[in-house]
Amino acid sequence: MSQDLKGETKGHIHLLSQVLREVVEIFTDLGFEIGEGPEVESEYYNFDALNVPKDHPARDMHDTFWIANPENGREILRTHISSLQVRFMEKNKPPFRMISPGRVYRYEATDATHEAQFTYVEGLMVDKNVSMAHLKGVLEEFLKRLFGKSNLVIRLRPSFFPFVEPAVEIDMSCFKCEGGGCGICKQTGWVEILGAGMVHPAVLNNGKIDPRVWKGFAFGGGIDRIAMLKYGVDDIRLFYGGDLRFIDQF
Ligand code: 2U9
Repeated sequence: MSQDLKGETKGHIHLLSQVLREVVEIFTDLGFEIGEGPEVESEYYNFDALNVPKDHPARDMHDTFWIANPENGREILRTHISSLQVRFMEKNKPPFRMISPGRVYRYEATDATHEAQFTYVEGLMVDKNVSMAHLKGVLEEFLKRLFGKSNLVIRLRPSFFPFVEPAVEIDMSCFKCEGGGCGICKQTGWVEILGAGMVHPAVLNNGKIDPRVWKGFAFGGGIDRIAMLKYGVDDIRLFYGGDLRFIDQF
């Protein structure tokens, strides 16, 4: 909020919401629909349905906010949005393309690049012949539009997430120096921006989709990180601190 000369107070959209709207607009344009769901989730949807092993460290009390529920034991403040996409698969027949933006929670110490809450977007495309080529094409196009660089390219690095196989981490060519080397890309020419992969057959099964017929790619990434990169913000905590001297700059 800011005051004009007449002393009237004007509000405006918070930077994170602005960036979230931009992301939603690009994906809507690419034919994706939007899914929404609860921030308090069951252990089944947050972990089991997503092929996260029972003894996975992410389930640890130190990574997840657990909530005692007298009726059904315990629930979770969702740690990602994939849970919602399992619910979406149960209710919708493929083919479909969807993204789900929203707030997620991790039980961790905060510093300049970590918050206990952050804003996140995940996407899922399911069709008969979906492959890594579609994943690469869609995500490169998304990043080109988001950073306003038609010559932006991405590279995929092998990674591991239980809900996708193969799993990749996606780097984009640095939007600032275009490969020359600068502070943003730590002189490497590449900036890590998203995680992605082909949906694990067990996860499709849990969503009542036959993995012998349908394939899917999925991705996830932090809106906070995108906003920090794009607008040169060096501390994630500023987004949630409510300091108008920061908020009013955008
Ligand atoms: C369904 C199946 C798979 C969503 C995905 C990622 C890869 C990913 C990371 C980003 C930063 C986790 O917090 S992080 O470390 N996320 O890399 N997320 S694929 O995969 C899905 C989603 C829904 C049904």
